[in-house]
Amino acid sequence: MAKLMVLTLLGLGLALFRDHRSSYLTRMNAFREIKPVELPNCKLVKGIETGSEDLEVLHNGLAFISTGLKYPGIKSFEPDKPGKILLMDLNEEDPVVLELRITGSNFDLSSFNPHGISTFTDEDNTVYLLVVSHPDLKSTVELFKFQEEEKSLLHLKTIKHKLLPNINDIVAVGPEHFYATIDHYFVDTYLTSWEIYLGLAWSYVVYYSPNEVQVMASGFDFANGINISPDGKYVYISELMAHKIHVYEKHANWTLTPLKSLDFNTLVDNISVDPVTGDLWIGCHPNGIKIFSYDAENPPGSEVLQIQDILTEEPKVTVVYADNGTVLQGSTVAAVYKGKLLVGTVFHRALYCKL
Ligand SMILES: *[C@@H]1O[C@H](CO)[C@@H](O)[C@H](O)[C@H]1NC(C)=O
Ligand SMILES: *[C@@H]1O[C@H](CO)[C@@H](O)[C@H](O)[C@H]1NC(C)=O
Ligand SMILES: *[C@@H]1O[C@H](CO)[C@@H](O)[C@H](O)[C@H]1NC(C)=O
Ligand SMILES: [Ca+2]
Ligand SMILES: [Ca+2]
Repeated sequence: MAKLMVLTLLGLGLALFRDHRSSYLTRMNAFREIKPVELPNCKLVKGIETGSEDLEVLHNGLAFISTGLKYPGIKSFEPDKPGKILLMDLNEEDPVVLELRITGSNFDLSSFNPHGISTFTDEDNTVYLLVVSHPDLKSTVELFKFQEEEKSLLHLKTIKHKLLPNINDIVAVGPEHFYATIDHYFVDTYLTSWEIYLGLAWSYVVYYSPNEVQVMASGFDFANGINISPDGKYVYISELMAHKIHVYEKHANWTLTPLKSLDFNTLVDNISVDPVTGDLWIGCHPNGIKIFSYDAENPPGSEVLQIQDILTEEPKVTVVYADNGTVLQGSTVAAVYKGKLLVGTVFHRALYCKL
């Protein structure tokens, strides 16, 4: 009898494991193959070889790019070097990148490990750059003031909070005010790998301000990119492993209520919003397995989606660019400026195209 019990339990365990394995492969979109969609006028951005995980374009065409992310489970081509913030002027015919010098006495450059970034422009046109960093794999948000003349970033402050354990992306709504996606719950990497494997969906979104810090949405299977509509009324959140983009209504008291969500056949990462049209531009991982277990012989591809009219009954989704990894591996973000498209990748190059 005891043996039967043990056998039954073992069988149940195995069945559960098999279920989880097949659901894990589905969540990773492991069987997805890429059908290339080319753009005629593209070139690789010179000077970016080791990642361009996040980027954001200011209204004047200056783009900030974060590079050199080191993250558990993600290949780094430059594991011993700190990350950097690069600047690129999209108004130029043939733009090049320039590394922004970081100043400020209390900032430890050697452990700078930039991930998501977001900007906030004040009424007096001061530009603040908020950068998620993972010094020693912890999470902080580093607040900088952009000094355009000097081509530098003045470090103002480091923000840490117990509700901000594992930040992926942020969207700034004030100089020290932002929404952040917490992509997993556990800090310990072993527990995290089980959390992600089992799909516990304990990932959440936090509103942070100096006076108030609060969880505003939860239950995500890896909340990743986050952004806001040009009128500030809607917040968009990408749920990487569930292949969804969620639209939330944002209230004056900063709470969020779910409005709708869209399904995709790809792992949705960063969201950029075109300030003019309100279209969403999304960098995607067609196949998550290839991202988390990097193989140069069978590299991850890239995919860029444009979503028009997201608030209507029939949003229009276009695959603007898709590549099998020959040109661009692991796209995480795409942003547009005056008919130009800039695509970033998690550990690889960046691509610049005329649309
Ligand atoms: C892209 O994703 C990264 C994190 O994965 C995030 O930090 C960044 O803000 C996102 N980019 C945009 C433009 O939303
Ligand atoms: C925030 O505002 C919304 C919409 O006005 C309201 O429904 C909600 O109860 C408010 N929440 C809190 C905690 O005040
Ligand atoms: C990717 O596509 C290119 C051309 O479109 C082709 O030459 C190459 O063999 C493909 N690579 C893989 C890994 O499928
Ligand atoms: Ca961002
Ligand atoms: Ca991301």
